[in-house]
Amino acid sequence: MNKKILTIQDISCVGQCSITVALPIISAAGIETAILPSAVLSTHTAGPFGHFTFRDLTEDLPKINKHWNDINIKFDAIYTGYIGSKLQIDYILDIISTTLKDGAPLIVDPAMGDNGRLYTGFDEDFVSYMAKLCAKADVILPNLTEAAYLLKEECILANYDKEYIEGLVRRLAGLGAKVVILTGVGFKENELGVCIYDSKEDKTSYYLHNKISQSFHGTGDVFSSSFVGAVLNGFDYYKAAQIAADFTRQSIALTIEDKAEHWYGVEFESALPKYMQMLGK
Ligand code: PXL
Repeated sequence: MNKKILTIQDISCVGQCSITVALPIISAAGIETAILPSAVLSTHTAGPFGHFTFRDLTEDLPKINKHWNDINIKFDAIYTGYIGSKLQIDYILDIISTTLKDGAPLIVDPAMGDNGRLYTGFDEDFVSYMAKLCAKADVILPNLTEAAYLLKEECILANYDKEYIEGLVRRLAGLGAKVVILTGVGFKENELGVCIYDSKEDKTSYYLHNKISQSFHGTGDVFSSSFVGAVLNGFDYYKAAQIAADFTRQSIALTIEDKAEHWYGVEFESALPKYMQMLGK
């Protein structure tokens, strides 16, 4: 029987992020993908789009959950991304407690900032709510910026050493998550990858590769979605992070190759066959 996952994040109608990334990628991994939109935006909130509409769906969340509970809907995993409001976090905790199958993984991408700053609309109060959600997770997938905000620490984005990164992942696990996958890690200028920390074994591993100098919006969502697809296909967290990093890197390379100045996201679509191949499909 097919596995069924629920992903909770926004619909940015144009912008190649959140649900428009998660649905195709997780579906390509052969997993049925139910969605719960946290908000509907005309575009994502970053970069030169300049303006965006925002319909907050907070009040729909408990009603949708009530219906699902009435008909006994259960999920094999829940994956959360960009959340529309603080109050949603409490509703999402209810949704997790009533719809996630026993022992099934909760994977949280605390999508709320990058490059040392929070995205438009978020503040430190929101971060403390996101920390509450991270505490319940089996896996969290923060970037360096989100990690620092979650820990209320200074944001260090370059010239750090392994001691800093390994302290960071341990402190993040201290928030409550079992496994931490820290993204955007590199010790040399031309290096980029992830640090994987398993708190049960107190074990840190890295998957680093050559950095492509250009960076693109939405790569975090491509990484997290492809990670989730790999986990649901039975890959362990290290191997799933490796597949996700390779797929994300390939998506960036293809975007650059296209030369169409696709500035608002990555053209992950052309890399999907490679992703399916990596999953053995
Ligand atoms: O990719 C993260 C993301 C998701 N959703 C919205 C965003 C962003 C990043 O800016 O604005 C609406």
